[in-house]
Amino acid sequence: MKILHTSDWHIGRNLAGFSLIEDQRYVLDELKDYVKKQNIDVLIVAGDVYDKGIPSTESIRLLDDVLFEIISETNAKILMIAGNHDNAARLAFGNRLYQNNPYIVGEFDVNLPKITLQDEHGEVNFFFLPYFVPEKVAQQLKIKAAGFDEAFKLILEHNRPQIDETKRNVLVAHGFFSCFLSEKSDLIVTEHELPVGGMDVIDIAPAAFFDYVALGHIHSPQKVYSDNIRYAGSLLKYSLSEADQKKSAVEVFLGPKGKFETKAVELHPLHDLKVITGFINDILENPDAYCSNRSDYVFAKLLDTESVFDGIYRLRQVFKNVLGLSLLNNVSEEVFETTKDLNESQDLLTLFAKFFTKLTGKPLIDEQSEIIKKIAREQSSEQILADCVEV
Ligand SMILES: [Mn+2]
Repeated sequence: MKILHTSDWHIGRNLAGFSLIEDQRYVLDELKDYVKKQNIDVLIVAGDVYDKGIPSTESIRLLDDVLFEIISETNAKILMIAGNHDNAARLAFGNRLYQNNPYIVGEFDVNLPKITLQDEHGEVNFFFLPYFVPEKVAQQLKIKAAGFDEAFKLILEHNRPQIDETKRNVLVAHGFFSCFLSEKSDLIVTEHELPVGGMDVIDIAPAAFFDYVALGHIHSPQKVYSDNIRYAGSLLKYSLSEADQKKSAVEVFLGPKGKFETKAVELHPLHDLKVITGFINDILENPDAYCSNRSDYVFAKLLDTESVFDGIYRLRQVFKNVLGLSLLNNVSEEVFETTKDLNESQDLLTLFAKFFTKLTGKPLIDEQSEIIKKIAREQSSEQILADCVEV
């Protein structure tokens, strides 16, 4: 059996105000072509199908098109679960009508929904664990509320007697899974993916008895704990912190019980996402040196020490899709830290000159000193006036 494991499509996602719908259509087309050419039997979407619980009209149209095209043009079965971005009930609308293609599991059920598919080696059982919260587990098992990790263990214990381990079993799940006791637990996550206080991290090791575990939620493709447990990663780069990642799907070749292989299938975006670093004039003079595809999504980290006027507008003269820019010399907390030793009793000009040097590494030139002196004079006369009025 050939399985293509994907996740985190986030249909309807925007990037700094740019709609990614055409980018998503493009890469989902690539996915469909792959399913067709490679004769994939099962396409998994492990949650966060949509970016929002109430998806836009164009998002619904895109998913409707994609599902229809894959099902009518290929031999693949589509298996889909809800992630934390999806509204479970809305995502699973019509599931009972679809005759298991697509097969959609929206809401969490502690009796893990299961479907069985056949190949030349026999049965393959797929179990579905959409995004869940511990409260639901406690409620359904009629026990006291547990944390995420404990809840996951309870779910497995509850289902294990019904799982025939002589057959091949696949778990499809969405959540923050890691491995507590293994050195292999160094998960590649970007800052915004980190769970608050580590409360929702789940140890995946107890699920290693499944022949394959198809995970969704974390956007960087990677294995967790063992070769048969993987995050497929997101369809596209959905944040600046993902700029250096390569996006892919996982092709899983499921042989007879105990035999499997995986392979990364690289995805090629319509526009790449690049974070470039340089001085604005250098970038404008030679944009290709910074980003060779002028229609990629570009975020610029400018090294300029002086103010940059109309930076975005100027960058848009050379790059079509500028997401934004940052000035590296902007007063950061770090700079504030370094100014702690400045003595407040000093006069404004001395104080400012020191601050300026700390910030830029350069001394004030005469012209700049004059401006500061002028401001200081104006300020003190204004202060005198203000004091008079108050009296
Ligand atoms: Mn998610």
